[in-house]
Amino acid sequence: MGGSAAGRTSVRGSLWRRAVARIIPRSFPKVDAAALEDLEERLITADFGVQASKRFVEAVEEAARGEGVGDEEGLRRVLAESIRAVFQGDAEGGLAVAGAAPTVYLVVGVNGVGKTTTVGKIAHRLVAGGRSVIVAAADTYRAGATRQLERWAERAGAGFVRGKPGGDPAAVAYDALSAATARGTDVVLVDTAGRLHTHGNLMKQLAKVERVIRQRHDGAPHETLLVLDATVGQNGLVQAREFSKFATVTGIVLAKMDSTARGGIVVALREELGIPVRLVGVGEGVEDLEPFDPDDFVQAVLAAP
Ligand SMILES: Nc1nc2c(ncn2[C@@H]2O[C@H](COP(=O)(O)OP(=O)(O)OP(=O)(O)O)[C@@H](O)[C@H]2O)c(=O)[nH]1
Ligand SMILES: [Mg+2]
Repeated sequence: MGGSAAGRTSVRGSLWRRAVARIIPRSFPKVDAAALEDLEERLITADFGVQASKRFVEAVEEAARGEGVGDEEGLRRVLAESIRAVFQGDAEGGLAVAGAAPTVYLVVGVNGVGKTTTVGKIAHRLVAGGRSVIVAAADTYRAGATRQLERWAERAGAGFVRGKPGGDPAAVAYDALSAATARGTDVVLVDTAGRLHTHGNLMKQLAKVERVIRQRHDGAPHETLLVLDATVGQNGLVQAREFSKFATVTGIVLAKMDSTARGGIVVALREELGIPVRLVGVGEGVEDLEPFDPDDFVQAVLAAP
């Protein structure tokens, strides 16, 4: 994505501070068993996940026992380094781009998480950056879904491909790729219907959409983005695990981060599933989408409450 103005950093910073507020106590206490237990509980409550929380607390404990890291600042640094290390080696910057156009992004997730809104926001960002975009309405089920996406496409100045009501979503994706190839379009965004990860037939249908895209264009989809609602906490892990069985999820969009105080889920997703959070939804507006920046996140965790 890129192109986010430096002026927005403080907005993002304060957003994360709210999302991981009060993890570190006002004054880091004496590092005894009770304090460590308290820290672990705070991390788990903020959705960092049990596995990562335990590891971070162990690192703090070890550093406290070792020489030279007995003060509060040192302990904060150890915690920061432990959290930052989770994201080490993740690709920085934008989403993957195809060697030969079109680049294809497939957007998936359970009902109502923010898929269509995210597609609209991405389309807007890409068009504003000078890219030509086609948005494909592969949600042929819900009445109004096509119209909703078409409005986003119009606002963004993107092309639009629809299917027949109740038609095959894979066919819509196929048609969109054909249109993009014919017109020399840079990017195709495929919006899909919300589906419960427990619904076998719908999950198989999703696998088919991805397969048809793969067969139609070499290397596509270049990203399969799973949209999660940040407010559902640990259930996001369950959704990510199940969707990964049917699609090659390359990244996560954490929508509705503006509505939660439990931002630690970005750590749990990366630590337990190895899937990076790529984008964060911070509101309902067209501009309310940010790249995930691990440094902003760590800074917010360490910020005084
Ligand atoms: N506050 C907030 N609301 C969001 C965000 N993203 C989406 N929404 C809202 O969430 C609701 C559902 O968004 P949609 O984009 O329609 O969700 P969807 O996943 O496409 O839904 P289905 O297609 O029905 O599965 C809408 O009211 C959006 O405005 C976000 O980042 N923050
Ligand atoms: Mg939708």
